[in-house]
Amino acid sequence: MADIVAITGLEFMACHGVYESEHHNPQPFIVDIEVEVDTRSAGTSDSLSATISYADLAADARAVVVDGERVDLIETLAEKIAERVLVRDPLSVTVTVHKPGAPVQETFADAYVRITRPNPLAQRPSSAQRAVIALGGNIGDAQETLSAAVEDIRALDGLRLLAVSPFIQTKPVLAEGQEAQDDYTNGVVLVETELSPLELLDSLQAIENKHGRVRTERWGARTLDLDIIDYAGVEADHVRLTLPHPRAAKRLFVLEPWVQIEPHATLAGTPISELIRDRRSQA
Ligand code: A4P
Ligand code: MG
Repeated sequence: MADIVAITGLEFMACHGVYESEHHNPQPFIVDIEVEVDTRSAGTSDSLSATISYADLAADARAVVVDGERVDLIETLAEKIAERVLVRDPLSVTVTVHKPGAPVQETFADAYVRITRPNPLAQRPSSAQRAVIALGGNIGDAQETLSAAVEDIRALDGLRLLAVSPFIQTKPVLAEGQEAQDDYTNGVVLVETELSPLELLDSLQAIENKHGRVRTERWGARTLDLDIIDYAGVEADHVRLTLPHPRAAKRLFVLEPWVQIEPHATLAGTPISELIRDRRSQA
């Protein structure tokens, strides 16, 4: 049973409805949002970033009910709110939209729609799926760390290691103005897994942490970075996970080791051999 974060009774005045009169006369819409999350790490770290803020849920409801386009149905409002909330990566969301002033002749207490939508990135697949994981590091003995990380990945439940690339030495790719860093060691592994995309991410982050990963600066030097490059071709742009990895198509330090173990692989429909050719011609 997952934990719940919720905000209820959010009240907004808006003009949604089937009838013409409703388009001009604002009436109250009341929204309840409940997300299933695992609050344990927030509960022990006291860190807001480890959970989903109810203030963000309120902002999602406002964005749809007040700032979004006018719609006929509260079903549509609920669906749009759920869509926005799911980007925050709960396990699931339940949205209730009440319309207590709905144009109904009879006396009534409330009229509402309640929907529950699972997060597709939190769903375990019905059969094993292929995923591509990139490894990188440039602090300490990176060769040794990457080898140990491959063994940690191999030991995960619900996952089989299919192939491990050779490790290569690469020059750091840095953001503009970023301080110089040591060269990286990079590699790629192919796996087959029954874990959901978010479970795979959690497992990889636990392995990063075990190897002393600290997150101070984006693109900062690191003992170990584990990125999911592709998960069964799934496309998603969520707060915790973007698939396929948004920068992989331009990164030789990912593509070059990958092509050595899967020469005909594609990334978002493009053969990686082609991506490598494009990239090399720009270098
Ligand atoms: N996240 C979103 N999508 C993904 C995904 N597909 N896989 C989120 C993994 N994580 C994903 O990542 C930040 C957040 O991204 C995570 O909390 C996760 O929820 P991070 O690993 O904490 O930080 P980061 O690695 O600094 O950021 P990012 O954006 O992943 O960096 P990149 O793009 O991976 O670049 N040069 C060389 N030669 N070799 C390298 O390996 N690596 C980087 C890091 C820069 N330059 C490099 C190398
Ligand atoms: Mg990363």
